[in-house]
Amino acid sequence: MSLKNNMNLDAKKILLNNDKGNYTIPTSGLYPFQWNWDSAFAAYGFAQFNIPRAWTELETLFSAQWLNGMVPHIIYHQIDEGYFPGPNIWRGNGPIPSSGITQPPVVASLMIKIWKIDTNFGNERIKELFPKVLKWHRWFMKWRFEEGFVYISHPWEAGRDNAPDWDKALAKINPSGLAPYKRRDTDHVNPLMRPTQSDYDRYIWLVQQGRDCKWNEDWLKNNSSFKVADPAMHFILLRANRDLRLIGLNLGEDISEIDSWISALEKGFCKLWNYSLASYDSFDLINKSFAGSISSASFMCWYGGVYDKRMLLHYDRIMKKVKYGMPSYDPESEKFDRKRYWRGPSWAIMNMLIGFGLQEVGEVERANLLRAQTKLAILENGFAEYFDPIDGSPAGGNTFTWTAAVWLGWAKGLGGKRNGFN
Ligand code: 9WN
Repeated sequence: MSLKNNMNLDAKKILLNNDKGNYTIPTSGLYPFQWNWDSAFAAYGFAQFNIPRAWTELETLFSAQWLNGMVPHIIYHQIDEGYFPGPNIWRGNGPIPSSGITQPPVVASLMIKIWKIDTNFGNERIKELFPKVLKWHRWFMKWRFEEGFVYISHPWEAGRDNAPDWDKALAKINPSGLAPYKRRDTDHVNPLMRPTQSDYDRYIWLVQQGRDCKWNEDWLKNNSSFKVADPAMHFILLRANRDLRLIGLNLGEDISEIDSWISALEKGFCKLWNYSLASYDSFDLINKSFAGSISSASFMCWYGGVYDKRMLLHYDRIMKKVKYGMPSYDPESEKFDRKRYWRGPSWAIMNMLIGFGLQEVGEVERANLLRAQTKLAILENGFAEYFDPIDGSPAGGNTFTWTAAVWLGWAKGLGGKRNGFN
């Protein structure tokens, strides 16, 4: 058996081992619950060999949807003391114990890819999911859209927890009155690869703030201590609305509301352009200032359907400095840290989303190179949570669901019709 075939088998085994029946955990030990965008990637991975299981993954995710439409970022289907914070710290309002915030809405865009692999399997199931995804997007437009920007209310909501994009906004928070707590992440992973204690204190303080108002979005909109517009969130939601629109059209649904969201988001993204940096940047809505960050989020414009050639200059400059895909932060910045989570390492999921975008705007050579670099990282170092972008060394957790899914759906390369670019 060739190395490539072994890798395909290994990737499948990871998904199957992390499969809890109707949802998938990112990796055992470090992350023992269902995470929102991880599950969407897991579904995409499953779809490469078991399409019904892919739909089940998404259905389980939406079984945790709150009445207001929010789909939580962590769903605690069972108890596990190995992760902090647990459900008793969050006290979410949904039908299943959960966190109180969401994560990037990649579901609609991966859902349409799964559907296109084989519409026979998906027709009934996508029809059931459509109104739920619509309700979630409506929640985003109501509670996470302001002044033309899509914003996050917690660094965990972006899924890029300790990105330097949030440093200035977090520094304004004084985490006084924080109840004593014990982190669990550093029991599993080298602390040098994880967020600092000062960041963690602020994460937990923000959870306390949300919990104390019972996750009242109206209150949080006016009083939250953290509201930062995130280019990745903006472009992911824009793209997700475009894909949801297509799904709606195919199902014969009324798509006028989605059209209005698309035009609002199309108007808004220009405001994320930081002229002094010549890049898309995060913007603090409370302190009214740009972060001054060129991060992997800045390159999500193409995925959002915006063929902005200005970002190619940064892209080429950065890609000359690395060998294992897009680093999460500009390697020429003093904040770049090649080992520490979202402050430097390269992540297979971000590579794939950026790669989809490049491919679709016609930058095929760049897309292929990015895919080849992602493939190399996985071939040389396995299915790690993230990778050192310069020497490829694995970091964070291992046997990681989304890295295995990216392998099967994109990184391993073209294979029949299931190639991720359908
Ligand atoms: C907090 C599960 C999640 C990912 C996030 C990643 C990390 C959690 C943590 O793990 O975040 O949500 O405890 O570090 O940053 O993107 O969804 O893989």
